[in-house]
Amino acid sequence: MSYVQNVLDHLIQKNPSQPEFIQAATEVLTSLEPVIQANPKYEEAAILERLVEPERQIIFRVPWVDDHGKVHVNTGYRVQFNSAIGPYKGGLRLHPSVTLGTIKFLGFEQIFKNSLTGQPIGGGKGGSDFDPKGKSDREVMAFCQSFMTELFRHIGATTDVPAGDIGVGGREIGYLYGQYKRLTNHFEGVLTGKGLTYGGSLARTEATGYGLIYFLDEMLKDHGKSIAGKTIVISGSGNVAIYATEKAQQLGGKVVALSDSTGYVYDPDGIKLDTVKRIKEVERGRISEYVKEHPTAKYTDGKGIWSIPCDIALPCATQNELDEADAKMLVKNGVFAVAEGANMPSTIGATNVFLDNKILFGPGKAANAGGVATSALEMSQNAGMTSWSFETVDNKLHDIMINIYKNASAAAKQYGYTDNFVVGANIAGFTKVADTMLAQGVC
Ligand code: NDP
Ligand code: 2IT
Repeated sequence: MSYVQNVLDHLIQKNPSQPEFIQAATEVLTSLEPVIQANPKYEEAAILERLVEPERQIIFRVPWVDDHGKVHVNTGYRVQFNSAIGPYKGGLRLHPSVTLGTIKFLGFEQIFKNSLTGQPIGGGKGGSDFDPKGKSDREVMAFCQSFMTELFRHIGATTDVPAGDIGVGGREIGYLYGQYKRLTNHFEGVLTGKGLTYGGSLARTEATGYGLIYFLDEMLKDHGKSIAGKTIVISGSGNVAIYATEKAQQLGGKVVALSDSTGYVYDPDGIKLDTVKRIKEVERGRISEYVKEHPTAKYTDGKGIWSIPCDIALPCATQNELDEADAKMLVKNGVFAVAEGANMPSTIGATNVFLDNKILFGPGKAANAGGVATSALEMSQNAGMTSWSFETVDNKLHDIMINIYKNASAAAKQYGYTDNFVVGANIAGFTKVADTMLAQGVC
């Protein structure tokens, strides 16, 4: 049995209740076979065993009081996965589905993603099973303050720097930052995605969505194609989906559908983003409300967004939202490119359908790395006590995404997997971290 298979078998035995983590580890480790076989030094130093074991996992109680005086208790997590190349870095997710296995899958992905950005950031992730939907601002603040009352002792500007993810945006980062400052008496860049008046970076809000489209654009250009005039379906209608739509439209793409966890809207004339921004960013409402204002659009309950024929599909909602049957339907309907704005939105079966059919496929850890890359730019600005213009940050983000594409593409080619950016991204992300771990000795 191969070294990779051995490590995976052991991992499955050890973590039977963490299917998402096993899925992420299986996808990464199996694609590393060629580099592991060519470099016995990794097995000799037990690099894979060390990579799949988080450096530290923190699990804590988060009690808070709702607007009616009732006490609630949630579970908080921070998984500090790997600090070989920099302080732990990765978002916080607030969603009722969050478990330790969810946070471990996200933290594991983050190690390779952060490496790909070329920035000095290690991998981590955190969150809670708290559901922000339907809560008042005061209730969200109460939760965030309680969450930070434990988390603060484990993080710091050079230790571990959390940010947003599903359910965590500017509002939550503000409450978390206020409580950190109050507890530590330190005004420092301990979180990214901060407001512009207290150390946030211009273009961080847009960065994941814009970065996704910069990656897509580069992947298409490299194959003689372009975004202009193409029909695009994007799932989700949160931070990533909104700014992917904005940049795709700027480059002449026609985005015809968006979704949320309740259903999807199809607007054959092209999505009117101002309406979506108002519903989602201001009113925190449902995507179904879109059709009230645009009666030629159609709203459908449920998950069927991938049945809409398109040239380009961009899953930007959540993990495993696109399965093998969805992938087959997209291929049958003529999709030629797929890029993942979300983390692990395609199942392994779906990914294989795309690869087998020679669809240009940008995996999440490469395609959605623009958010965390810009977080690292925010950390740079904080450390230098300075702030850069929107254009400066956006240009750096653009260059980073082009480099990620080029590095993933070159690594794939080097090992005989031309145009397989899953293998390419995993190998390129892994090599830097693994070689650094070798250099730093057994730790
Ligand atoms: P938001 O909370 O802003 O939006 C999430 C969107 O996805 C909403 O439309 C939400 O619908 C939908 N969604 C969430 N969970 C589910 C679910 N279980 N089933 C169906 N739909 C769901 O999050 P982001 O836009 O920030 O994150 C989206 C994805 O992008 C995640 O996978 C995240 O990990 C990834 N990502 C985010 C980055 C960032 O910088 N924000 C960076 C890199 C990756 P509803 O409102 O109904 O719940
Ligand atoms: O999945 C991700 O890369 C994020 N949610 C962003 C993390 C960050 O630290 O900006």
